[in-house]
Amino acid sequence: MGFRAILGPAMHDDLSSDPAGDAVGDAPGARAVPWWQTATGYQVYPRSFCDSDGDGIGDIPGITSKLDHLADLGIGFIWLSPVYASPMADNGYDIADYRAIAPEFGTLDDFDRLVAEAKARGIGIVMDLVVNHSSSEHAWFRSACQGRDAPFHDYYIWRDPAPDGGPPDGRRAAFGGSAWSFVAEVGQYYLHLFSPAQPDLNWQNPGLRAEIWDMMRWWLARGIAGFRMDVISLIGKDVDGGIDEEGPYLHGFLQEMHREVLAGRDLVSIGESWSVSPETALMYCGRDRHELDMVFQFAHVKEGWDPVHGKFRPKPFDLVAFKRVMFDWQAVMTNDGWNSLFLTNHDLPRQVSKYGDDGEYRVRSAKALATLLHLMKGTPFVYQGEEIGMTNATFTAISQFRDLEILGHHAESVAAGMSEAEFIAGANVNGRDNTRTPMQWTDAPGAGFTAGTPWIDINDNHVRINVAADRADPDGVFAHYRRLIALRREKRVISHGALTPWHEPHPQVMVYTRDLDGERVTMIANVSGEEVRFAPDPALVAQGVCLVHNVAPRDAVTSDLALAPWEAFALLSRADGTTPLAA
Ligand code: TEU
Repeated sequence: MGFRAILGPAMHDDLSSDPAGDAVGDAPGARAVPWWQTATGYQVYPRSFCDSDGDGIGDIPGITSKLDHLADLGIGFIWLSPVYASPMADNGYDIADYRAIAPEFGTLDDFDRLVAEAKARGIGIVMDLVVNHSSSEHAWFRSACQGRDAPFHDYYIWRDPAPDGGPPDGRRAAFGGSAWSFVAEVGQYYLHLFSPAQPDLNWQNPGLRAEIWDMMRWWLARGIAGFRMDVISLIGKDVDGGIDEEGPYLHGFLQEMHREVLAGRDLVSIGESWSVSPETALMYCGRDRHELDMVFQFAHVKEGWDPVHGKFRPKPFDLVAFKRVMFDWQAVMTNDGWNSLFLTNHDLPRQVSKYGDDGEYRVRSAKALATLLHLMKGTPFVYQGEEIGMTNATFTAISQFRDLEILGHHAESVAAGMSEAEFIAGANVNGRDNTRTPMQWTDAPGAGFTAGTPWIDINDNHVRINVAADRADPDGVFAHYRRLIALRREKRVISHGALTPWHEPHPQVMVYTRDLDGERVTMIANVSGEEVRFAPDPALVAQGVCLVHNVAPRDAVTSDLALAPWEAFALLSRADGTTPLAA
């Protein structure tokens, strides 16, 4: 079966219900590829996904109850943000027991049921592995604080006070304040690169590493599909020397993890890193490195931050800079390694608000952003609610925010002279809470998320923007995502074709082609709210079949295109520009 089966008259039919075996990727003789290279991931932020018991906090039975929604979307795995026992200083990114489930999220039985029910729908569960730091409530840390000879003292990173009794150096924590806190019983400071409730673990201690390998194997034995590794670049610190990102022991530890845990298992390993660069990326995920499968990096995100004042003073979106970053990373992974593709997650603003238009062109721009991202090479990640074009919530008072990063920086920024109004405006644009508001399932009070009082305000626009309404619309955002996700699963040129950027200096239009075995996909997106008259390079002119669109189907790239605001489409043609349908 060639693409005719997929792209014949029924080309807008539901590809995802097409049983595997008919797809190009499964054609006889095709090279076997790892499942996570054709799958799309979906991030669930458990606290805000679905509350089954009315306490205002999402939970694991709530997630299980929504698996059919995710199966319909066509995803291959869920990246589950942390569900472990935790005091929730950072909503679970502060783990007090690595082998227990937080009671507000459910039980281990609930977890096992989620894994089984997901598996029955062809969906794997990828756990969030937060091991750069534990919670300050972890038994290890409690012991460590009892004195320098306590059994777990050396599981953490300690330094003597400076001569004046203050912190050993001026290092700042990501969530505000010093990165060092004093423990009187010990007479020393411990390191916390995030909040004081998140003490950094001492990875140079082999006992600690052995505990972690064991814990990872314990979760794998429960049937999970892999790990997303929180701030993994930070584990390689030289604890007695400089405390660097991508420190000297990083790759040795990742290779040890691979040997001890990952090797020989059918799983996916995804390393989150804010510091990885095009120069270092392949050290994590190069084929011969035996470390991780892919990096989850933020170069395109940082591009939108003020170089001096950071995320709370956002820069206007610059498409040319965005394209440069995205295409650079595509180039790095041309023959080796693998990219994650995402515009948003639980730490980042809603993409339609940040990069698109969450007013007049909300639906169309949400589809345009999905199109330009999902047709690149890599594994796309959809953050909960993105598949219906959810927008950033706007808060008006600091009392509405819950995130420790926002609250920590609020105190510091206001003390440094920033006005309350400017800070709240910045937090609404680039803060983490506006993306963490509850999933909007219905227009009911509680948005179908909870029957109780939600832990954080629900976006008022849930009366308009919700899963029920969007899914009822054949031209909704969901239908578009479903189409893109199915195309990746079924068309090898999309999962694996070589990517070539075009028209890089154009300030409004993003264009790339994907080529494989004589097939070409051309993606053209108007990343602006204005109509754009655009003359594609003559090499792009082609007849073909429209794979996906958000305005009207097009069957050609002509030498003169009038692109509607936020119009995006992809054309499948032969590499010579002729249409595959004319065969
Ligand atoms: O985030 C990594 C991280 O460095 C964030 O603090 C990031 O810099 C910030 O959100 C951007 O302003 C991971 C998790 O994704 C995040 O939720 C956790 O808070 C953090 O690690 C600590 O575990």
